[in-house]
Amino acid sequence: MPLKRIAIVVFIAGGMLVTRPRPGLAGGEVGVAQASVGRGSGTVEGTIFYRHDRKHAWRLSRYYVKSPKIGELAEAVISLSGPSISRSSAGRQPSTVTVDQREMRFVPETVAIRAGDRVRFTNSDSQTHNITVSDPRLQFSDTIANGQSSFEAFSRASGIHRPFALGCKFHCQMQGWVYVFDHAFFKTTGVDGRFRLDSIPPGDYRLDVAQSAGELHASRVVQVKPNQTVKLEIILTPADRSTAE
Ligand SMILES: [Cu+2]
Repeated sequence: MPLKRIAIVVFIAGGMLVTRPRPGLAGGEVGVAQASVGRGSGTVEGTIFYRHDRKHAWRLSRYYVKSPKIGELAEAVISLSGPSISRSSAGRQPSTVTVDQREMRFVPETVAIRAGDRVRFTNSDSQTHNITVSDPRLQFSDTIANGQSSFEAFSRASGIHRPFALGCKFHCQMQGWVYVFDHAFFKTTGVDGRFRLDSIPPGDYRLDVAQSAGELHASRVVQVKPNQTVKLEIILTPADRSTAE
């Protein structure tokens, strides 16, 4: 396991800022500056980076890492798990996210939704495409021409380790993933690699990061305190491939 650099910053209500860089901290435990500032929920935010290793090249990384020098990683999914997380969806209206098929790719390739939400698949290419999920938990196969769309509901949570894999039966290089969660504490990174999870009940959590295209996975322990923001920088490398458990 390579050393990982994790910088922890805690914002404390009232304007004081504590910075505690932790170079060389190995994966797992995360130090958190502490302050007692009353009751409330906490926030975890940060950036996911990918650090290249010439010996273990990731051929398609250009689609997910905008700047190899800086390394912000897009389409990474971040999720919390822990006993304080509510799995209630009472009163929640299901939502719909759109995944387009464009220039022979799913766009975005990675979406994260709540159980019960729907995905609307569209086709912006002149070619006819297909969307197939072939999984013991869910199966469908929709074929759509340019301008058409199809809707599929994902009623069952997948968790972060086993997202539903999307394929197109006409173009085997097309790939995508739908992560389905039974709680609200998850995010997908954009091109800036950033994420922010807020309204988190105070407590200890495991934070998982997964990036399916790169087969990357990592986890950290985070301690969420009332009215505080835990800031993380997580650097993934080829050594983080396929370590999901
Ligand atoms: Cu296709």
